[in-house]
Amino acid sequence: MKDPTTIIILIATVLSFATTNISVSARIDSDNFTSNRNGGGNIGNGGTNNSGGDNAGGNGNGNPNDKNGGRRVGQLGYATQGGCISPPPCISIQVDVFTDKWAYETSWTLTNTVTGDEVWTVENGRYGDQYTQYTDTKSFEPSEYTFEIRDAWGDGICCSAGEGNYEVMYDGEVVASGGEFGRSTRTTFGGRCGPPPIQVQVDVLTDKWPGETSWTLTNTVTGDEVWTVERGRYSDQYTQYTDTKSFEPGEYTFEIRDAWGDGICCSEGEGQYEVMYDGEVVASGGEFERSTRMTFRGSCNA
Ligand SMILES: [Ca+2]
Ligand SMILES: [Ca+2]
Repeated sequence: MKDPTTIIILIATVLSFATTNISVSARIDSDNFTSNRNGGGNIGNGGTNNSGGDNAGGNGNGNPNDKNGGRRVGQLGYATQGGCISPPPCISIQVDVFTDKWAYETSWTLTNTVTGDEVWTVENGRYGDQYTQYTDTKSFEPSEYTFEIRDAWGDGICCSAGEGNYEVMYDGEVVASGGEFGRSTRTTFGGRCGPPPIQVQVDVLTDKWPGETSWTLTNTVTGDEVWTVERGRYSDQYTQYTDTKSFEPGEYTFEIRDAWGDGICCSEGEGQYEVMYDGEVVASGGEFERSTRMTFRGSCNA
């Protein structure tokens, strides 16, 4: 018979294990993430329960527009998973399968290697037609994933009974492909720090009074000013300036200011500005008074 101390320790162990499990699944569940990715609430919730987080104990349910709440979401949700410090936007994973003669034999699983969760499963039977192209797409948080494709007969999907093949795209890039395998084959891809950074480029063509211009780029989730150009950066009249910097994908606000209050166009020359996010023009102009701002983010199809 066990003594009471042992029992208490056992109970405590079980409880702490349960707590750990709850926090992990709350943080990572992909459906939760997808439906709540703009709210930040679920992510923060998971973070609050995360016993490993340095800053645990804060109110993880913070309004994403609230500066402090937003920061905690990022720190707790990702700092413990490899140093990422902001809530990521979603990325898409696409799985293309071209079936061979025995379409029914194919199944596959996508596993988040950070959590160990199977986040997407396709069973035998999903592919019903021979020699047919199938495409499935779903949104996930940036992370590291393993794709495992299986064949029930053990002869892959190429080439003894037709030229079947599969292809997996992570955030628009082919990360796994093939067709010749036996019972199964797997590939790991993605990264634990989210997708590659995107570039923000700010072009300014100055007017007669370049010294009046300054601007800031703010991460709207954290509230942090992530890039600031003070007055004086632009010193030459009627001159084109270009600045480029890398950031994690997210939502940003660009605010350009004019110290005189007459913008950079058109009373003193035809100045203009243009902001490119990941290669796309997201803000431009020249006619404003004291300041003007624009908020933008990358596309994210659920
Ligand atoms: Ca087969
Ligand atoms: Ca001006």
